[in-house]
Amino acid sequence: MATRRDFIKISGLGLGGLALGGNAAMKVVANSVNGKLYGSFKDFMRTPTYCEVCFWKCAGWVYKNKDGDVWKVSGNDEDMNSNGRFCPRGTGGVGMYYDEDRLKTPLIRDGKRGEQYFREATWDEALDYIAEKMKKIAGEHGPECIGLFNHGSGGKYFGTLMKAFGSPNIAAPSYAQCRGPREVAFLSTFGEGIESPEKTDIRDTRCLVLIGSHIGENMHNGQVQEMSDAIDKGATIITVDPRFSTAASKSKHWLPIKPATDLALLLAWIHVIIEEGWYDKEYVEKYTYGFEQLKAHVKNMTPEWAYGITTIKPDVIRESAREMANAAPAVIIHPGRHVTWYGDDSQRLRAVAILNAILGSWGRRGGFYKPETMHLPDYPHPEYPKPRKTWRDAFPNQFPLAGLALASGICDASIPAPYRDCSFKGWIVLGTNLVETLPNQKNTIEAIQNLDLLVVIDTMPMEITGWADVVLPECTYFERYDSVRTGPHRKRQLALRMPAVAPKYNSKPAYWIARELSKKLGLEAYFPHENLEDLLDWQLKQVGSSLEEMQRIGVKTFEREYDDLYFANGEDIEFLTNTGKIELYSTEFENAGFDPLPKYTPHPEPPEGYYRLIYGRGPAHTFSRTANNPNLTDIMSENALWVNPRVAKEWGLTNGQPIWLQNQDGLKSRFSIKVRVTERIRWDSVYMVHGFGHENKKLSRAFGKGVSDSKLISRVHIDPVMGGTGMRGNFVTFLFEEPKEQEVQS
Ligand SMILES: Nc1nc2c(c(=O)[nH]1)N[C@H]1C(S)=C(S)[C@@H](COP(=O)(O)OP(=O)(O)OC[C@H]3O[C@@H](n4cnc5c(=O)[nH]c(N)nc54)[C@H](O)[C@@H]3O)O[C@H]1N2
Ligand SMILES: Nc1nc2c(c(=O)[nH]1)N[C@H]1C(S)=C(S)[C@@H](COP(=O)(O)OP(=O)(O)OC[C@H]3O[C@@H](n4cnc5c(=O)[nH]c(N)nc54)[C@H](O)[C@@H]3O)O[C@H]1N2
Ligand code: SF4
Ligand SMILES: [Mo]
Repeated sequence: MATRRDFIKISGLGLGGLALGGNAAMKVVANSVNGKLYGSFKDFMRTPTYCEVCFWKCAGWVYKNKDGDVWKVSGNDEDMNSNGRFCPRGTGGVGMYYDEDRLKTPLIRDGKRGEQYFREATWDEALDYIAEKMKKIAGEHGPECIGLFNHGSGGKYFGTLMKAFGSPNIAAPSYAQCRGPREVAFLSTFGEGIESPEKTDIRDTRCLVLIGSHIGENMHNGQVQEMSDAIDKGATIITVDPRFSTAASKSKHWLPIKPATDLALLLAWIHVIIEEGWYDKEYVEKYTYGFEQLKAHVKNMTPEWAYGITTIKPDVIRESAREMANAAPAVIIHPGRHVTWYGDDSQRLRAVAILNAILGSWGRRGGFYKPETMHLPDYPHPEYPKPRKTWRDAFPNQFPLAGLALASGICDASIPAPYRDCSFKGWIVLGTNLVETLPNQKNTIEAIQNLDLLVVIDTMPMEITGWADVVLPECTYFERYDSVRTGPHRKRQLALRMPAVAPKYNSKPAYWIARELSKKLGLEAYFPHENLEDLLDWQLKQVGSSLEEMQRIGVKTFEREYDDLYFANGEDIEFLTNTGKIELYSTEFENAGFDPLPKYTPHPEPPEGYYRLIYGRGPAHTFSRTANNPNLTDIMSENALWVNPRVAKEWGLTNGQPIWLQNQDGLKSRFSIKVRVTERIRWDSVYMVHGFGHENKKLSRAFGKGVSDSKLISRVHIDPVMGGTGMRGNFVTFLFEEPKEQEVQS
């Protein structure tokens, strides 16, 4: 039987990352911690942190050698997100600190946008420049015309600054480019979203169904560990993926679905489970609303019907449905995470939610549990001014169920249009490489060209910094405090990040930057603490801890407030939906003008000679942020293009051959990518790992390595329910000659 070690080996990681989580080094220094308060990090041999290489936020320790240099980082045994083991990316996080290509000092543009001419500036100069421009924009258009894009811990303090300034327009790409549709779908069905870390009880599941979710390459730590534990305990894994993913290789059933047809498969599964009477009758009766409508809706959606759409054979559909039913309620149809695929994603995720509901897995052991979160109070601050408009005003009657601001929406609303009285004039961008992150680069760049101010706060020279008016270097997470991590998880936990070392170069923490800027804007009343330490200490003391304690232990666990990890037998429950029930039939969707029960609609297919461009994660990298990391480029330095042997033969492609790509709109890749001929991908698609093909020459290791999927995603299918940007409706063909420079400029 497969073991955790096998699983980790197969995910292509090697054991290095996890082995470092072992405790030998930790024991040596465990007793030598000096718990002096404030600014005393020089004296610590190990300091607590939580990882910023991805958003799983594993808590760990940064170790220094006797010269006080950062030596390694590894997991904190108390931490529920990592169970004391970092993934290879997290272990490689040391490379983010040591990367000699880091941004070193504030920069102000000296030339046209997009050309890399900057002059070095002092912090004072750079912040004066920004404050002046912000005031000008607020005076001419209103403070609401400045938007914040954030995907990093320091974004919190810029959020405070924005609200104090009068703008509610704060967006993260983790919503409309990532998990927004699943949150909307589960909220409408169960009255609760999925959150992060996901509330999937994988540890105790008997059947895990992964639809595109490629856990094992998607290295979200605790989730990978729980999946390998479940496999060790004999759980059945069913993977639906046009590609033989790492997860597929661990599965009893691999369903190599025709891309873009998953909704038909889901409806057929619901059909089978209802028609065979395999659903949880008591649960459905007691907790759900709309079962009869659902039953009538899927009446004709037979496996034979779905076969014609998905290419998955009817007996495989029946057999896999039976596996789920046999395991129920300890079954998880995983909601996935990056779910903005084809534009009907909220509806696909509704079908996922419905399938879980009729199998009775929500609120049950081995299904979905109820997490708890620690709540740290906000320090009292003056009231925020009331904004007169929000990003929503740019989209009247559109995306009614969007629960958070849309990064793509603010971007679109920065391009002036005759039907809008005002567009966004300023962007503050922290920890998100928008050029590579938002689909349709031409659109993003047009939006940027229309701005009066673009400020980028980053650690590295990236595509987005190349377009900035002002670049502000943040120090890395090894060099700063950030807000305390608070959960959610099975129990409540706090995790502290503190500086292990002083900031290198002329870089500063986001808190300091936001506070200094607040002074120049006359808003320092919203930042009453000179140091983040003081604020954290105050917050921690409100819940019975302190900064001093957290500096010593890093992670503190609190027992649950309520004994409701799972539903009790026969318990009466009021769900936070319109009907108080789990809504199989969604009144919220209906009221907003959408199908209350999900319907399959076909999506465009690749034209002749083109292949669907699908993309995903590689175990050793996070998006575009790690492509230059010296430790991680050692493991993987460029991406490859997975091509089916049948296609390779037709085109005469061989393993390792470099080629260029062109999409359906004539966009060409700037760099080449090496072909990987493999049976592990369907013939109608090609696959690459996202995050490569960097165009910023200042990235000495990543520049020109591999191809950027983002550059080839020009067609975007927008989810009418919540504004998610479906990115998998793009098709590519192969080019054998390098495109000319003018054909590939951004
Ligand atoms: N084509 C395509 N687009 C995608 C995706 C895809 O797979 N393909 N995935 C989507 C998904 S799921 C998501 S969640 C988003 C992710 O979107 P992003 O978070 O924008 O992803 P990254 O490309 O890693 O960009 C992160 C930026 O933060 C900077 N950074 C790293 N650490 C710090 C720090 O400590 N402080 C500061 N200030 N900056 C820091 C990095 O240098 C980099 O410029 O992208 C979405 N967009
Ligand atoms: N190593 C690593 N791990 C990460 C991240 C990272 O950057 N690096 N990022 C994290 C983040 S923010 C996110 S959102 C997640 C994303 O990871 P997940 O949510 O797990 O996966 P997706 O990116 O949605 O999908 C990728 C998979 O979908 C398959 N696929 C493509 N088209 C279709 C289709 O039409 N149908 C089906 N069924 N499958 C299809 C692809 O072959 C691929 O295996 O990963 C997280 N984990
Ligand atoms: S999963 Fe890996 S990269 Fe993400 S936070 Fe945890 S250790 Fe860091
Ligand atoms: Mo994501």
